[in-house]
Amino acid sequence: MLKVISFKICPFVQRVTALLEAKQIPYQVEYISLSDKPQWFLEISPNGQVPLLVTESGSVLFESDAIVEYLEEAYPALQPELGSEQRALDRAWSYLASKHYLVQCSAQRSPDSDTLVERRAKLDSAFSKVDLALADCPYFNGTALSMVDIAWLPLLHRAAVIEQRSGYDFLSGFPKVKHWQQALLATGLAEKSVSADFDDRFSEFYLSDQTLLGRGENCNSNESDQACANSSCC
Ligand SMILES: N[C@@H](CCC(=O)N[C@@H](CS)C(=O)NCC(=O)O)C(=O)O
Repeated sequence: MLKVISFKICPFVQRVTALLEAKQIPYQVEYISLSDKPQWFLEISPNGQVPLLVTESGSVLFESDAIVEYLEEAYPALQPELGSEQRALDRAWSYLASKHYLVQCSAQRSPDSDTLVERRAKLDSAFSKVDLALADCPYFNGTALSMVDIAWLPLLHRAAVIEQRSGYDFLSGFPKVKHWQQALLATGLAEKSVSADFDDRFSEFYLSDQTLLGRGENCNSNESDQACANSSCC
C-alpha cells in the first residue's frame, strides 16, 4: 500500500492526501515531528521535507508537485479527456496555488495588523487572479473535480478554519472563490485529507495568543466588525 510521510498541518501534504482521497486510492500515513526529524526520515528525504510518498514498489518520491503528477499518471486520471494544453494550464493554475501555501501560512501567523495587511496583499493577488478565472460552475474546470481544485483545496480549507474559529475571512472580496470554497468543502475531501484533530492542531499554531488572528484583534472578525466600523483600525 502507498504510504505518505506527513506533518499534520502541512498544506503540501494535504494536496497529496486530497488527491489520494479524490481518486479513492488506499494509503497509510505516518506522521513525524518537523522539530525533531527522525533519522530514518532524514536518510530517505532528499530535501528534508514532507510530503514523501513511498510507492508500492518502495520508491520514495519527494516534492509535492512531482508526487501529484505521479499519482495523476500512475492511477486513473481525474480528467482523462484533457488535452496537453489544458493539462499545462491546469499545472500552471495549480502552481499558483502551491506557490502561495507558505504565503498563507505566514499571513495566518501575522503578529500585528500591519504585517497581516502586507502578507494578505500577496495572497489577495492570487485569489483575485483565480476569482477572474473561475466560471459559475462548482469546480475550476466545470462539474468534474480537477487537479486545480486539489491544489487550491489546502488554501481554501485553511481559510474556512480561520473564518470558523476567528471570524476573519481571507476570501472576503472574492465571491467566486467563496462559492468554489463551499463546493470543495461540500465534497468532504478537506476533512478526509487531514487528521481528525487537524482543526485543533492548526488552531494551536495559527490562532495562538502570539498571532493577531488568535487574539481576535483583526478587523473583519464577526465580533470586532462593529468596533472596527467605529474606529480607525481598518
Ligand atoms: N517544495 C516542497 C515544500 C514542502 C514543505 O515546505 N514542507 C514543509 C512542511 S509544510 C517541511 O517539510 N518543512 C520542514 C523543513 O523545511 O525543514 C514540496 O512541494 O513538497
